[in-house]
Amino acid sequence: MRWGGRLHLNPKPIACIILPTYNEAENIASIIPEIYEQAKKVESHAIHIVVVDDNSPDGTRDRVFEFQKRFPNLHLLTGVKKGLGDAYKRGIAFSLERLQAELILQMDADGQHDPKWIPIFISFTNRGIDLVIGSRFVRGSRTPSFCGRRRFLSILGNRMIRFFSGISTVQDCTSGFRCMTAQKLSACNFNSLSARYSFQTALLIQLLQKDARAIEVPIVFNARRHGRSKLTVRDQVGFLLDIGRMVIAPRPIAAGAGRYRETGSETADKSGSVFPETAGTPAGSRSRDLGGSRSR
Ligand SMILES: Nc1nc2c(ncn2[C@@H]2O[C@H](COP(=O)(O)OP(=O)(O)OP(=O)(O)O)[C@@H](O)[C@H]2O)c(=O)[nH]1
Ligand SMILES: [Mg+2]
Repeated sequence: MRWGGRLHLNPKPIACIILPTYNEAENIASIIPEIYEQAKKVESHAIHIVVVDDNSPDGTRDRVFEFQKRFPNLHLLTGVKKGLGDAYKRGIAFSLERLQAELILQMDADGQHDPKWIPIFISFTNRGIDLVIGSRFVRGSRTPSFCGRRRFLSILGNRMIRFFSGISTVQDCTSGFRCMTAQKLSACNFNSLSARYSFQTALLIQLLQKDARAIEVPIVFNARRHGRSKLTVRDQVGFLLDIGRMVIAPRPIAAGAGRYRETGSETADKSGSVFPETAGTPAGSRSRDLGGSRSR
């Protein structure tokens, strides 16, 4: 592994966006400037980006080197490809230990996650939320890029996770678009987390076990802009095996899925879910509060 980039002293706390990349040269050409454009709307934090590139043969890292001349808060970690979870572990370790980040955001580099949500996610953490999940499966979300099979697999996978792990309140347990506080992340045991795709789910379970106050915000999960998905059939089988391990392993004690209650501005939908209104949230979008008890 190699540390890249420069660290600048900044009086503002740091919010670090981790972008795992494998052959995303074309995508990061647009996503990095778009993130820094959104960063201008964030007053509370200095935005840093940490690209974790696993020696992509398409020259992704050369694009990052070029951008580093323009953006001083852009960092690059390179390493051997061992899976998405492993890349995230390295990115989070760097952000927490080296940058002393206060917030960590996870985001795909392929354009499926719209950077316009970054200021909104951060605004939620400024109001006491520990974990903001960009969700594909709550009211108001859309997944236009999903074919029937992918949608079916995602919904089935999420149902299995909810059933076996007891996270009954979270609809999108596999989302790769999140914002988390360093405080809650530091309490997690990363050694026990998978190096593969199930890392996202395993981390979510740990955060909720640490009583993270969480909300799901409905997003539109776009089609990837360029290139191919890295999610292979092997990854999907591995993911199911990891869920199977959760069944065999001792079940987590009923982890509180957040106890956040927005005061003064709550509305409830027909199903009784609470949607705190958010200043700066795009028209028509609402967040789903995960407060309340968790069943097992
Ligand atoms: N560093 C690193 N990045 C990876 C690895 N696998 C995937 N990624 C990146 O992780 C992000 C998510 O991967 P995708 O292939 O888009 O997977 P996905 O979004 O879950 O699935 P799709 O909806 O099919 O695109 C992308 O930015 C990938 O380039 C890996 O092993 N190492
Ligand atoms: Mg993707």
